[in-house]
Amino acid sequence: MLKLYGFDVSNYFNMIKLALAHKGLDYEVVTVYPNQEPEFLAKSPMGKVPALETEDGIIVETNIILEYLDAKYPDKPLYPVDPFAQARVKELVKFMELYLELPARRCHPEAFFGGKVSDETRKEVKRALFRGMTGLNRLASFSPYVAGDQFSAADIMFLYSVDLASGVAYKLFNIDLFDGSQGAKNLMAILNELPEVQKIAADRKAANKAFVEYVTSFQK
Ligand SMILES: N[C@@H](CCC(=O)N[C@@H](CS)C(=O)NCC(=O)O)C(=O)O
Repeated sequence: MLKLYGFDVSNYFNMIKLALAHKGLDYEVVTVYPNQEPEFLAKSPMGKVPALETEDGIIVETNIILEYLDAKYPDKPLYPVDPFAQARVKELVKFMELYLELPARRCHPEAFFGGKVSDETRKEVKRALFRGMTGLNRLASFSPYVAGDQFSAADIMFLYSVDLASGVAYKLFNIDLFDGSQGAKNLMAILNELPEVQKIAADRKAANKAFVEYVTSFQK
């Protein structure tokens, strides 16, 4: 059986959970926080989560896991078969990770864990998020899904990545990242209504206290 390593508060982990739920695949969760212990590094070379253990070996990097799952279990696809349409979905996934997820992540310590980031970082991230969202609005279709009328991997990245980026923008800069993008707002509402997304959100809520305690134990 597939084994998914990670923890329920991780947005990347939840992307894989949603893909597995969408496809109706059984899997076992091995709850683990990112760490640098040799045993875990043997599974995940950077000590990050998620990692997916398959019958053939372990795979890391969320977008690659999503692509693997889709190739191995093609029912309920996450990527179109047509090469150009498929490239468009991959482009959107990469775009959101590079230009929204990663800049926002630099401010997670202040937005979510009671830490502080430098004024320089705040300035850079604010500009990056604005540019990233403006770019996404140019690239995405939001009709109603990110890449068109079919749910895809781009919606999974959007749900768990752009949502966090918008949390950072709101908490640190008092900006509504979705301002002027009714399509993005509508899609976030549609995705949050899905029963599998609600289940993942409930798991996340239940796991949050333990995770915050774990993170703050490093800040003392
Ligand atoms: N590029 C990785 C990023 C995964 C990632 O950053 N996961 C976070 C948890 S949400 C993590 O493990 N952070 C620990 C670290 O960066 O050392 C992927 O796509 O899976």
